[in-house]
Amino acid sequence: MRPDLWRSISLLSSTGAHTRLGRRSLLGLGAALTGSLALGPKQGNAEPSPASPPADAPWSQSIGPGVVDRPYGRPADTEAGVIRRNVPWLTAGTESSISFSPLQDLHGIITPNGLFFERYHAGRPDVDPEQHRLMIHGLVERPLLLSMKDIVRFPSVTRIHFIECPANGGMEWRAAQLNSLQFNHGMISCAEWTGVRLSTLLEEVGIKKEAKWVMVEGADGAHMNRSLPLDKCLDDCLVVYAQNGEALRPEQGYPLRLVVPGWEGNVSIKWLRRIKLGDKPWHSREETSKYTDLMPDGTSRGFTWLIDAKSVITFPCPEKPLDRPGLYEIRGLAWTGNGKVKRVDVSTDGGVNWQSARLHEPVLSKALTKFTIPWRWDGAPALLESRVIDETGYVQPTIAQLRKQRGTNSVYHNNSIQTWQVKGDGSVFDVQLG
Ligand SMILES: Nc1nc2c(c(=O)[nH]1)N[C@H]1C(S)=C(S)[C@@H](COP(=O)(O)O)O[C@H]1N2
Ligand SMILES: [Mo]
Repeated sequence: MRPDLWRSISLLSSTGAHTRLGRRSLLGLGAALTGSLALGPKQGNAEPSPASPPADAPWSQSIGPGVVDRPYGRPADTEAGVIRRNVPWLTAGTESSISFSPLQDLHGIITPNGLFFERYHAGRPDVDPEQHRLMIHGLVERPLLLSMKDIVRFPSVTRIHFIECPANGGMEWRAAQLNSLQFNHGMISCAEWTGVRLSTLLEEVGIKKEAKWVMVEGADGAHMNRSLPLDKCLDDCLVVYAQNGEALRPEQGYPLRLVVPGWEGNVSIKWLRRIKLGDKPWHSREETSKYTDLMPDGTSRGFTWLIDAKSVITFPCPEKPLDRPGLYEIRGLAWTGNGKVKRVDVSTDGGVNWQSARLHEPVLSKALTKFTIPWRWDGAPALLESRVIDETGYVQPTIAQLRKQRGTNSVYHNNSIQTWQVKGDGSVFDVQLG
């Protein structure tokens, strides 16, 4: 060890840690005898005041657990309510279901890995990365079978993108029914993904001239598969093995998933095991029976990949009401599958008057963007809304506008403006106007 380092460590132990250790055992003894702590600045039930020095709480009078007490870290015990939740009546079981991200408790544009929403069609498989292979075949010059080691060798990229299930908000096509931010909007999450461009892998196998479509398939029991146009695959699709700087979570497709930026989450195949090139789409279950929208005239829209611009106020919300009148900051998230968010407007009177919110950097393409606006609440009832405009000029619609085009038989792609009703007591409710 370097002598200067050694000196500072021994100095620390003789002047700092040892003395504090002594004080702790003394305090422990005192507490055991009297049931209260008598040492240090003023103790007792008096409310702390900014005029006097802070009283020492128990955690300031002892030494805590040391390093590697938690070799893999976790949030504070008092944050135990910040969790993914499901709606039990929504699906027959949890293996083909969804859990929602607690947007009401998140502060930035990155979803912590343990809180990323989950969507399974056949539960979460336990994939052995040693045995996992990615097959690339079909209309290619040189079919390939790649191990995880092979894939990690390729030149890599890191990008921040959201994934949103197009069923997000799908329970509210006919009426407001879930009084919750988490359950109405929590099928979206955003992470920093690291992996290989799909175009890099496709160049490696050599694309035949006739190839126009790409089938992607998962290794879960559902063998979920979707067809993607070759152009999108060459444009910005990623085959990723890392999420927010560590290996993908099993929930998100460990050891390998596809990320299709800006398109409905369903096409971002998890536990990715096969990529096949062809000259037409496959018309799989997930693009015929599911992930299509029944229109008012009885026809179905299919291949509706794009996530149109959407935004939501995350504070206040039903889970986070206001406690008393005064200065607040209205906070929210906005996103678009069509590039970047250009502007977010906020209304406190149900869409009569609008003011532009501040967009927080970074404003990234096909990623969540955070917006805020100061608001002095006078205690009167209010109707809070946010409306995003993306860089293509597209304006987020109201639910009434969306119903005019699409009717009420859809499940997917409800990107309408969310209205939160604030009552005089500060409580907040999910409502629909018009
Ligand atoms: N193999 C496989 N991939 C899948 C799914 C699945 O069930 N199996 N669910 C899809 C759906 S519908 C969505 S919305 C996203 C959700 O990604 P997440 O669970 O990482 O949030 O994964 C997609 N990829
Ligand atoms: Mo989905």
